[in-house]
Amino acid sequence: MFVRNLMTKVLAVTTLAWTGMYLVPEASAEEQGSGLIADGAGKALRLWYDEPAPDSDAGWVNRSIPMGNGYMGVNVFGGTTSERIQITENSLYDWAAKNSGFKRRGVNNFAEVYIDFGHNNTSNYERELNLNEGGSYVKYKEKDVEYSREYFTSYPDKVMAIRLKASKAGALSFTLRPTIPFLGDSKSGSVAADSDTVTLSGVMSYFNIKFEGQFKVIPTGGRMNALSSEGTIAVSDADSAVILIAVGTNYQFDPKVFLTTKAADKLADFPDPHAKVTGYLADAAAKSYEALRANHQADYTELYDRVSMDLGATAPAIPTDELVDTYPDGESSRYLEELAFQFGRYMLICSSRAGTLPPHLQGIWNVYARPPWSSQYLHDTNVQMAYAPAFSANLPEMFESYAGFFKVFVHRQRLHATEYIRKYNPSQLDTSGDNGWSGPFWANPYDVPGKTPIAGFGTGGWISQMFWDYYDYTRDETLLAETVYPVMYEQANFVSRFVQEIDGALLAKPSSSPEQYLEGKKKRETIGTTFDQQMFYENHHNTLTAAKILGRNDDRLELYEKQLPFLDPIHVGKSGQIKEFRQEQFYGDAGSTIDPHHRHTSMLLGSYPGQLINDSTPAWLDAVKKTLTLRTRSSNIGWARAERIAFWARVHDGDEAYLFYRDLLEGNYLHNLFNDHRGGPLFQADANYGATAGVVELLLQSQDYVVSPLPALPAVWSDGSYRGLLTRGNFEVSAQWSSGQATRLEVLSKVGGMLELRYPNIAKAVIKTADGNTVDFSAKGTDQISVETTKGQAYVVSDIPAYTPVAAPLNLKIDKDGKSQVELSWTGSADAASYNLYRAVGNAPDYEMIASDIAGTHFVYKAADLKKIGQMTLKVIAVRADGRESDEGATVIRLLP
Ligand code: FUC
Repeated sequence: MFVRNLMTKVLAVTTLAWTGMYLVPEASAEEQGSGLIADGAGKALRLWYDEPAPDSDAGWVNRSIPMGNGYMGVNVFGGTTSERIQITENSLYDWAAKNSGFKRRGVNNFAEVYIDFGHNNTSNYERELNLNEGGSYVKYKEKDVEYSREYFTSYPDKVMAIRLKASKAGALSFTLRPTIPFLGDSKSGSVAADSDTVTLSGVMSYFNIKFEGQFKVIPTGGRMNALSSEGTIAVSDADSAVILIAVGTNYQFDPKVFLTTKAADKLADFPDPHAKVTGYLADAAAKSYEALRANHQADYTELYDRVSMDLGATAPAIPTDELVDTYPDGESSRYLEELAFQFGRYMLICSSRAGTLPPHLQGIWNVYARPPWSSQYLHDTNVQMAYAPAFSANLPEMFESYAGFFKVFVHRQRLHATEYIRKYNPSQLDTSGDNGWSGPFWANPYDVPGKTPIAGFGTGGWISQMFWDYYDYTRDETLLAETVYPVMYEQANFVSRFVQEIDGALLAKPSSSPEQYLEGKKKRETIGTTFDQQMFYENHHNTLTAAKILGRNDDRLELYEKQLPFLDPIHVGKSGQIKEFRQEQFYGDAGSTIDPHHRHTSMLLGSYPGQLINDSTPAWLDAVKKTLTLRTRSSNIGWARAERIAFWARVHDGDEAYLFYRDLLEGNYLHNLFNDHRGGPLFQADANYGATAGVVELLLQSQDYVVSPLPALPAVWSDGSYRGLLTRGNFEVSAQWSSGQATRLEVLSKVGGMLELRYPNIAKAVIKTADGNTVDFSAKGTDQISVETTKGQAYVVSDIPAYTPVAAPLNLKIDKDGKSQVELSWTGSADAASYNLYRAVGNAPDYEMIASDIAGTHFVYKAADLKKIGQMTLKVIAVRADGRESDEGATVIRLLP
């Protein structure tokens, strides 16, 4: 990473894992002056507690420490009488013929592993999850002996490793006792111990899943005794010990899993997991503990260290449970805000690795037999939210796990697509079955059923958007050609056949807006919801862009091009809102059971994560803002709060966005920072990932291919820095700011190409390469520059002249509307030398200027077409003496009187 190369010396922040102390060497004047944006090792961040997590479901959800390597999720309790380690493997899935209700079967708790110590009189207890290391620790004293444990889950070596130590030789004794939870009607199995290994194996009956876990004990000193019948290994009087854990099932990424209809046959020919799990364990055991640890650290830190963020917080002296309980409390609030941001990245690294199943509603952590909503992959927000930070928070490879899963289940979706075209638009059916793939609602590792009216087919475009982003943030053309383009093209194929010509547009029929009811519980479906139309539009558009990049041309592409303008994605309603439903006039009036404060805000997806609504469509941005205001802050749902951070950031209101982050941390985050969906507590991982993505949107945006650092900085984050966030076009951006103003920006061009960079007064700043050479750039006004970049080169912006925003006018009102003239007045801005007036007619994305240099706060607007225009948005903006316009303005909707 270039910033590290730039640095003369790293300002080291060292965590002493065993003492919980931080050593922060003072920076010398020279170092401070070197202009480095953040320390290379990343800010020291940890979750820590002064007692174990209670041994209960409540303790699991609220206090246990989550870890994972894609192959397994692990929750560590840190007990001293008995340690409990709960293991989740995402393919161990249960189902039942009758499966209704919210708590159905789903991912099943794989193993409960106990390590019995019998230490009942402990002191100086501490446990932590160290985010910088991706490791967790327990230490305490019992009878003058200091005991310590270290845990990590390794992706490269596919195991969990635990090292146990005692400060006195021969003082370590314990019994390892893995167990299979929820044995009963659908799960059978047994645990046996032999020599140094306990093996746990069995069958989950519904999908006939064979599972196996192996637990190997490697003591130093002392004695070891396996009790075969009890499935335990007792270690006595050892100096230290290592425990290695590997798990697996006979699940495989194979289209057959989704194409075989009989549940019990889906995995029929796949090999028993015994050989695989034995191999994982043997390979790991052949390495020293130190080598395994070094492998894990290298893998983990390469990902985690790409990004750091510093809001000026110092490590609080209170444990993390108190930190959460006392939030927001001023200074340590910043620490929790930094911690939660990196925790989302940590969770993604734990739960989404290439070759393993993607994270579901609970990520890769589940203690139950009946997890909420069957721990499914829900495609009307939850899955997409899991991947929201993958791209912008610089972890794009994490998407491989979804891409691998999709590649397999799409075979079934193609059959569904044919079925739906036959049903809904038979004239467009390709009888040979080339109808693309249709957007699914829910999926699990074994099944992806067809449509439900809960969400429209826009889920497909939303999935495609993730694939597009995967390319757009990496700009890897091989990836585009092989992985991304086929997904988008085939989705466009389905859409191109599904849409019907209605009222001069090409509309989805049937169509739903996720989770909304129109008229009572039975009526969800309608025609052409904004959700579907926007997602269709985005995918058609991106497919055409991708085709151009790859030089593809064919009849279907020509069709997509013709269809694009008719996909009609945005309607501005009479309240100035982005309509959710076509039949909507004023906000929320499309049906008697519409929830105007609904957690889903799917009509705004074109603004986030989509790109359709952006800074070059200011009238639509204003409509987004209006919609968000009308949606209010009343939903207490975790992921909805996370999503609103991003929505508000995209309309450049950092302070409002911040309130949602605060609400989330205050109202939803549990003591271990798991997101509590809506009380219960009910853990759902989506908001953990989504909050991280939302925070990035406050700090960096690029939806219109203009790299915009600090586009929505909350006032409370007046000073800070970040390093290594990613933008479209694959620019890695770092920023440093003070009193709300950027003092330094650094952009690493990872693949070359034109860099458009926006920040107030940037055209008047000093722009150099990292090695101090002058950079040629062209300016677009004062706030945007273009630089033709060289791959691998870093560009540094400094000496940015301070920017003072222009206060906006307020309360624009129509005092009199006389058909051919409209009398307007507004509350003036103290900064205004004059005002400019704009209008956006109907659904127009941009404003046109209708008057400038207006002296007072009153204006009579006369225009010949006023009597014909059904609806328009009028907007007034203040202009300062130096010619700068206010960023915000006041708007009013004019309807035909
Ligand atoms: C969707 C959301 C709910 C919840 C559920 C698991 O249905 O609307 O809020 O997240 O998924």
